[in-house]
Amino acid sequence: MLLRRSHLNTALAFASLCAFNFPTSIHAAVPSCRGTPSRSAPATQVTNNQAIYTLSPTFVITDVPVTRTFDWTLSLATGAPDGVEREMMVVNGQFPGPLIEANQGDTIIVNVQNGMTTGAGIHWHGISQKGTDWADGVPGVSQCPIPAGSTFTYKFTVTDQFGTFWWHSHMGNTMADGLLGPLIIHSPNDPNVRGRDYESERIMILGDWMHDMSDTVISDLLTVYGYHNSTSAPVPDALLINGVGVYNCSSVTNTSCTTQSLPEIDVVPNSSYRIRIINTSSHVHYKFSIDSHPLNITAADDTAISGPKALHQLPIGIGQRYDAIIKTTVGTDGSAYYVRAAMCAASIANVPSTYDITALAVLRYVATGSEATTTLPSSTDWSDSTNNDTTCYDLDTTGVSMTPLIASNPPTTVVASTVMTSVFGYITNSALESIAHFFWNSVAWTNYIYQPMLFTLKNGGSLNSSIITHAVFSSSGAADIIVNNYDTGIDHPYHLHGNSFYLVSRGSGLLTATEYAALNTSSFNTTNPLRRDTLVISRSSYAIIRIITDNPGVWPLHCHIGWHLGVGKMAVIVVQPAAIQDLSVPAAATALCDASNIPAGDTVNTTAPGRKRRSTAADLTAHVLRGLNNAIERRRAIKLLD
Ligand SMILES: [Cu+2]
Repeated sequence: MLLRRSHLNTALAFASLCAFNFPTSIHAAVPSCRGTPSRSAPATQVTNNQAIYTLSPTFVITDVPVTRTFDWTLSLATGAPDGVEREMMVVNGQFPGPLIEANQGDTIIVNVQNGMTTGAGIHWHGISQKGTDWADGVPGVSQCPIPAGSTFTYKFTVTDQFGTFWWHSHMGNTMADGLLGPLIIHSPNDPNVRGRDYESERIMILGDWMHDMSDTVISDLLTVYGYHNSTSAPVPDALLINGVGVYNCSSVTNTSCTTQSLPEIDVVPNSSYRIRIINTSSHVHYKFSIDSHPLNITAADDTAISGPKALHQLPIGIGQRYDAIIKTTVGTDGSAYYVRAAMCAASIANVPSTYDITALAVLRYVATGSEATTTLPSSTDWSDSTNNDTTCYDLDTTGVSMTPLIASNPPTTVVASTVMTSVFGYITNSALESIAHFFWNSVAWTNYIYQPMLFTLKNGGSLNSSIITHAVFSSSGAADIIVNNYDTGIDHPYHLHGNSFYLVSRGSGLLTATEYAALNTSSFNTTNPLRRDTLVISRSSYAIIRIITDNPGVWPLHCHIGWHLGVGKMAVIVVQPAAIQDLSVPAAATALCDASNIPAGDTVNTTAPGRKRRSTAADLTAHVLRGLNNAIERRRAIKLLD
């Protein structure tokens, strides 16, 4: 892709000191320079690698498996996705991070050099990790953190899956600091065929952004005063498409700010594109649309579907992916249209009335050999767009058909079931302060990052119910998880690791075990129901998801609002504990938990993120100052009213 106009602006704004190669060979992405870790003076500037958004039309889609190796360096660096400079965590100096592209059957090796100053773990969202549970990337669940300054190698084979996935950090909510990127698995088995159903492929990464490091946000949320005087997860400072947001620099005084140009997506006229849309946010549920271009939805997460053919607005929860085919027969060379990602404000507290909820990008028609136009689009939003929903909801609840193209009926009877109820509440800390948390069945997860549950179970131990809500499915067969979103105010996206699940039922209110047992199961959808790995469950409602218990392991079930995960919103499903003891774990994975790998200041009993701490004098001072400011503002307002 040519680098020009806003691409160039973006590249300049991210002014790279290091050059990195996009992985085109099977051993790929060797960084050409490595940053010296430092919290005070990050050594590199972050780049926005435009190559990750366009999949190569010559990538060989085959069932002949190969091993693909990627070399990643995690580092702290200075970047400005929305124009405002801040410290970030990045892979190979890039935000969003590098693309992993492979075929079903391939083995993926990612050599991770942790050049940051804190521990790390990388999760491959949606990949089932059958037999490689140790590579699932969750510190405290499947591994100990990769220590600062150390290397660790993830290795897994993508056996039974293809489609659109992504990877992200699973240490605290450090994905919000920049550790995320796309993961695409092709397959000759994919019912959506390149060259027949679409000509080219694009990736669109939706996201959100804060100006503070995630550990600051979570640490503050775990005080009585919260973050910016609120114990609710924060309103994002910016909304991002393909790693770019436009922040109003006039309000920035304490750091460098450059007004960003909108990200551009070039397409040729009279063609068709498979757009792989990934919501990588920490807080924002979006509605995605492209002016005048209806979306033919062909995949939900990694499930190829026959979906709505001419959808105007696509709701997409955090962690979810959709593949949409669009035809570029609407305009001609030089035409331009807005791509819109509209934030669902209904799940976010304290959104200011002046907040611009829509992130924009430009879809620009450029005929082969033609010079691109530079003017902004004059296109308008769909006339039937609805951006002020009172709840954030999933596409399958809107009455459209979403039928998997590779049919699969779950067993109609189950060998086990569990009720998982998520709710907001408070924990009283040692200073007798009430601290906001999210709970599963009355337990907010306490993450002992140096005591991964996988290793506890592998060694024949059991999990401690007071620190993690868990269900144990010992038998093989099918099992139901009743997921209650018992939060009356907020809609949440729920993600299950290790398994795609069948969505067999949804309902409103709370469903108890007794009520579940009394349900007429003939009302369940067991005829080729939707399968996926991330589900939005609106407030005060539930879903019944059915899994096949054929993947032994300890699989997180968590809210994918990163700030909620950071304050305890995780449970785990333990599948076939006896078989977990037979799993093989590489020596290097076990060694991450050696005492020598626990950094100074931590012990084997250290919990993270956001240790439960007593609110400090600094918290109190900040709280009082904010209160004073509020009082002054209120007085001003009253005077104005007088
Ligand atoms: Cu949540």
